Amino acid sequence: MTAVATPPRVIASRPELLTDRSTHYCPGCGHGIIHRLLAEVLEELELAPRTIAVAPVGCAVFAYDYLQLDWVEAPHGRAPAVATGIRRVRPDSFVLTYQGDGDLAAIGTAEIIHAAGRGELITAIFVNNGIYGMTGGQMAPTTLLGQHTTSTPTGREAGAAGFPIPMTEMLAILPGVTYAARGSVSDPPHIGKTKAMIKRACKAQLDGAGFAIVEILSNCPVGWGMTAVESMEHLSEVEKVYPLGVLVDRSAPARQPAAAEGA
Ligand SMILES: Cc1ncc(C[n+]2csc(CCOP(=O)(O)OP(=O)(O)O)c2C)c(N)n1
Ligand code: SF4
Ligand SMILES: [Mg+2]
Repeated sequence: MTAVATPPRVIASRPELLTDRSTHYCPGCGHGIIHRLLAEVLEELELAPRTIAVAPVGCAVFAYDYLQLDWVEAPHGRAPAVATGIRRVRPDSFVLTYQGDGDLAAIGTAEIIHAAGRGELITAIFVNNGIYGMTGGQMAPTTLLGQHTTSTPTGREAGAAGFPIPMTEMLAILPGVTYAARGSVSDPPHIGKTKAMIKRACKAQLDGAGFAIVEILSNCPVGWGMTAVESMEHLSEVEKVYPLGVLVDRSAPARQPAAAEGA
């Protein structure tokens, strides 16, 4: 009797949307994890053929080399304005922005606030690594108090450099914002939750519900002066300053009021 070979069970594979090549990111950088999450979500929702993504200026400037989508490159900070134009002239498209914290929370503050305020039908991915990674590790608005950067070499001090700005909380109060959440890439359970947030933010656009944003706490081992492992562990400190979870979900079905007694 001949033994029947059991076909190997595939546990994980590379999403087709993710280009099969090495990236320019530093070893251990969170941008790569986030690219993979996006590829998985867009594949699962079968959105890739009609997606137009807007790339940032920052370390993710070459995102268009790694995710096989149609991309437009925006000037630094202007991704939400570029996305607004695309979404309005191509209403059948699915429009995604990808921005770092320097891009979204510093030079692009006006663009993100007004796109959110208008309730533009775009899905914004906001990668908060608390630093200007690309340009050599300067302070960003999101930098933690006490954090050493090349422009705050003795640590960020509120008197001179102000307090960290919680962008997503600020955006969440705007009525045009349908969904706002904050995830993290600190470990596999958090990465799984972040993927669910990205999916929810994509569905908000598909439902025509309004602007959706997912902030993702990410690491920058080089800018933080840490090993990749240390930087992942340090994310738990960042999570204390920027709490994780869904900040607002106005697209959730309205809760039915409890029936009045005797009614
Ligand atoms: C108009 C303009 N001002 C400044 C710069 C320089 N610059 C390039 S990337 C960057 C900051 C990027 O930081 P972030 O958005 O947090 O992305 P990261 O590299 O950390 O992923 C800056 C200031 C630029 N390219 N264009
Ligand atoms: S500088 Fe930081 S954000 Fe940029 S690729 Fe390196 S680790 Fe990633
Ligand atoms: Mg950054």
